[in-house]
Amino acid sequence: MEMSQREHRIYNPAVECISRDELHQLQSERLVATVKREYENVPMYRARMDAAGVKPEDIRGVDDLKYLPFMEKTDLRDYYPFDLLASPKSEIVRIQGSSGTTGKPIVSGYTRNDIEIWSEMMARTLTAAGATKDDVVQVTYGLGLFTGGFGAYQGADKIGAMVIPMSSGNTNRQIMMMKDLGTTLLCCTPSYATYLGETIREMGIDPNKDLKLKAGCFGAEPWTEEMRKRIEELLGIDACDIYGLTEISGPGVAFECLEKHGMHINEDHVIAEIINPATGEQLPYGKPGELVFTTITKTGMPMLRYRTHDICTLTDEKCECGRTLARMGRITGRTDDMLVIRGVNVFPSQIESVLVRADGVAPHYMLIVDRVNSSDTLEVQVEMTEDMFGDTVSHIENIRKYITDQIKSVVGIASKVTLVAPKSIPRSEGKAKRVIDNRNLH
Ligand code: DLL
Repeated sequence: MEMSQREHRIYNPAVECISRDELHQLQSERLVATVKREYENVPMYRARMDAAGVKPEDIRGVDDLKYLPFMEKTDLRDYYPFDLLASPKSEIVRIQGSSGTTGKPIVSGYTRNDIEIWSEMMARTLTAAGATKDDVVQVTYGLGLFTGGFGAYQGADKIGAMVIPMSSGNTNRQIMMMKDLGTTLLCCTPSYATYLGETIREMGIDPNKDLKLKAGCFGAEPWTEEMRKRIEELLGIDACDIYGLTEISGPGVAFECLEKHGMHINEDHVIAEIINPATGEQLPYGKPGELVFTTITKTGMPMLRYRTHDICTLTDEKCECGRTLARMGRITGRTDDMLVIRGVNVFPSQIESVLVRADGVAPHYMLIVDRVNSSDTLEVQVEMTEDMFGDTVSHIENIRKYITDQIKSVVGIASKVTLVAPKSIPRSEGKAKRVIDNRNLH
């Protein structure tokens, strides 16, 4: 079937198909209110605006956004856990989080209204992939502090679909439930979708005959058009990309419709900008740069000009689906060293912090990331000290085990730690190369 002949379902057409002029007006009004709220309630941001010589009255609409100072992930760490709240703590009904750079998670607080907004963003997301109340939605993103599971659950619940809150892991059980309950829509990371697809095929299950799957909303990590094709073939479905981050609600900030031509941004709730990461200057649609978000309806922890460090392009070209919401292209890279491994944000500095505290190893290390059987793997190679090198095998094994456990507890994912001989990791003359990413995602 020709893509453009598809039936496009739209959850909230009044907003998703709004005229660009009306949207601009709506965004401007909401931005003015958010800036005022942030200035009055968040001392850190007030100080930052004062330092930049900007008063809330100077921000009269979207075109004045460029005068506001940026926010960064480090702000969430420095003002952890509650100092960025713009509402009283008693109004906060939920905390979600993701791994941070120090072992402490980055946390975000939601008011009841924030949860409502996020649920609507996810309802739009699932509807764009074809979901209705007749669907059976299997949530295979982790249900916990991570926003993936709860986001998908809330969106499916809002539509009135039947939700199976599986959370991640236990592939055989996932497949059994998928078969027995007749799952039609799958929500998980693209790498896990591939793994599920491969396992299903290995088990001799023919998705087109034995399963009822028709679509999936896959995100939380970078993926490619090749991976999309593979997932679609393996599972016999439409695979849609979805984007989001903990700091800005979670999944559903942007979502693909069945045209599969970039992700529509929920622009009545967030304003997206693309900037030159080196200068901070705004770039026009079509130019690649760093994605920056401003939330304009969140009251718990609003974010003004939050630098995502994700690189992509934006377009406001008309989409065949009828939505007028601008679209973002695939994330093609990051401006910092954050890796996304099995959907978890990992900074090499987190691993370094473990290694410098461990006995018997030198802080010379290399992280090797790969994808084996559709699942990301992380190997940490670290040099032993000369003393350690001559030590007993059992002592060396104890140290290796200790480092492995520490990495698991700080970063949140399992890794393979390999202790290598002194001076065997190549030294570099310039900026140290600490990561070899063999996943070939770009
Ligand atoms: O990963 C939220 C999410 C859950 C999105 C489920 C989609 C589906 P965090 O753990 O805070 O939140 O990680 C956010 O993950 O800045 C990107 O670098 C990366 N990321 C998220 N979605 C995509 C995607 C969730 N579709 C960080 N493509 C972001 C590429 C993605 N990267």
